[in-house]
Amino acid sequence: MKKLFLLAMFAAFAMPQSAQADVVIAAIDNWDSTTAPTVGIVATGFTATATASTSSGAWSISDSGTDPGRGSSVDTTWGTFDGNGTAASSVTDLGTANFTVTNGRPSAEVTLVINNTGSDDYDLNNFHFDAVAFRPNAPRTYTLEVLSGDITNGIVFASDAPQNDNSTNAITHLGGSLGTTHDVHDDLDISLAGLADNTLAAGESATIQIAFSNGTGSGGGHHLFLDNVGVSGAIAVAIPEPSSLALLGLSGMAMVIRRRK
Ligand SMILES: [Ca+2]
Ligand SMILES: [Ca+2]
Ligand SMILES: [Ca+2]
Repeated sequence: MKKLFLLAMFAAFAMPQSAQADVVIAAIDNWDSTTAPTVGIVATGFTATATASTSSGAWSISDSGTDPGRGSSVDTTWGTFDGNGTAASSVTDLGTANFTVTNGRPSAEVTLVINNTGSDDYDLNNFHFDAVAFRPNAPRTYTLEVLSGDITNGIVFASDAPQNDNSTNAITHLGGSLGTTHDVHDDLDISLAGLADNTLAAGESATIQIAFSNGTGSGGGHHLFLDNVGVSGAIAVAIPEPSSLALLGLSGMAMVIRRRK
């Protein structure tokens, strides 16, 4: 019993204390530029900018159809994340309500630069977005990559190649029908928690890109619709260094041994 009690004491010391709830750190849901949309939501202590491009020309923010802003997400969530008090906009009747890759473009990307200019270290825990394709030839494979900066660089996640029957985890296409509402997007969350370094410490920056590929470049109306793009995270919880953990463990063992005598 004493040994169990001591082990519980050790676990209490070694476990991270009182993890904070995630918040929106940097996010876009109003798209005011086809090449450098303003990152309209930025947590206190951060700055952020974005750039965007496609394989041929720019993204579109001026849908001229009878349904301006079609392809915008109405669900107010970043992927599935409700924003913990910072909801995405439900506006869907403006061209700038979402970002569109129009037909004929096999690939496109949006790149965020996030700077922690505050005094707290933050863990970046998830990248979120809402996306759906109007028709199947749009660039529906998505790849999240940390291009540079002070979290682990490299590809975080890449979806499979798209199929006409939506049988893979690539972005869903609607076969040319938006249905009765705009609330038809895939809600996508990509975890950053598995990175060796997902902590954007005070003074650190990271450049994170979501890229869309495997479009065929052919066909009319094969658009990709993107909205509610954001990164979430929380103040980093101090975890004891491995050396101090080892010391705690050794002292715990010594106490057990002493009490057994
Ligand atoms: Ca929006
Ligand atoms: Ca959503
Ligand atoms: Ca870091």
